[in-house]
Amino acid sequence: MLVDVPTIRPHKLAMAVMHCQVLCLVKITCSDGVVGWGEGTTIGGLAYGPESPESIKVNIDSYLAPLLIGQSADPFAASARMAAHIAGNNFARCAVETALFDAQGKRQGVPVSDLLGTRVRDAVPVLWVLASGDTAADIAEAEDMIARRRHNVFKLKIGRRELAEDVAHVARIKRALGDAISIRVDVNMAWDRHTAMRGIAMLADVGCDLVEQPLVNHDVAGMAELKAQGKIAIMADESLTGPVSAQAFIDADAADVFAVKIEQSAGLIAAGRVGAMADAAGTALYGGTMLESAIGSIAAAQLFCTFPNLQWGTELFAPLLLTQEILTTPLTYRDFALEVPQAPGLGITPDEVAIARLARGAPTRTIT
Ligand code: MUC
Ligand code: MG
Repeated sequence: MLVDVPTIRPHKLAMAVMHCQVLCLVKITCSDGVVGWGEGTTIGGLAYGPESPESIKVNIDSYLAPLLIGQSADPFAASARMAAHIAGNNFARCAVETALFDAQGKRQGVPVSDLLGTRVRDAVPVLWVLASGDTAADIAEAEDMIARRRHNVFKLKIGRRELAEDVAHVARIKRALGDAISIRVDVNMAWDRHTAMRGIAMLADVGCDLVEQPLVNHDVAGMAELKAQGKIAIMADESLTGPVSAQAFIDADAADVFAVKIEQSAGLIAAGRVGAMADAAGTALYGGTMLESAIGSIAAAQLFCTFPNLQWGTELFAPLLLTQEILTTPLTYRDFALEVPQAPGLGITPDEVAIARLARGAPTRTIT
């Protein structure tokens, strides 16, 4: 089902301004009666990548469901079947695989983390993304988060404005929050190589710790050049779509950090492999998001809590960016971290009444 949820404020990224997030939620009922939930969600329709919420839904309904009905509900078997028969559509495959992991965990009485590896932490650090478009508002938002012990690391979305303006924005926020607070930026592919060379030098001077995906996703050589400069940590995000792309980055020594995203990787299994490859190569790890609701976010947390190294923490903050609660018991964010549930499956209970009310096509729903 497609579920439209307004955000608490406009969220301004290089490629889109979000006022609302569109969740594609998947509910699978297995023949033994066990139910699993998953999520395929993207940012800004088709602005971020090749899948939209609508394409995720139509491709699940038209191709993934018929491929899996009557087959084993084991998520490893189903994932391999999807990989063999479905080209691309990583987000849609992730949504289905997640639902099957939720069901399998419930069936076996274990959290999804136990199906993926060994849980090494019960909470994952979570930063907050400042993207209101207004520097003073961002500073006030960050100060409030720090005071409430919700977040003490911030990622700034840049790349929409002129370089000098963007750097001045970062500098003002860094100065206001002080040395103890880590500030990173995400350019979402908005720069060419020349702008990136200049921009990274300027950001280093104002105390920024990391630059995420400054260049277009296929420019591996460009990312390698930026990393070789050694000025600020370089993180790959849009470039990483699973193990094959991760190998290209490792071979080219093109990133200091991998942002692992379960949807971009085509599911929890493949995302876990990207994490293992990064570890083996000495590349640091960060848990990324597609701004999924609580369902997709907790699925990612179930994986990230098994990563032996998670040097840059995670950004699983998006449930807090949404105005509507879709669980019967909300997730617990405390002391700058998100708790990873211990209950079987994903360890959460979707509020089906709330979801039905928000779902696209529900008779009383109006979006302003
Ligand atoms: C991205 O590119 O990292 C993550 C946080 C956020 O605000 O947007 C996403 C996507
Ligand atoms: Mg990013």
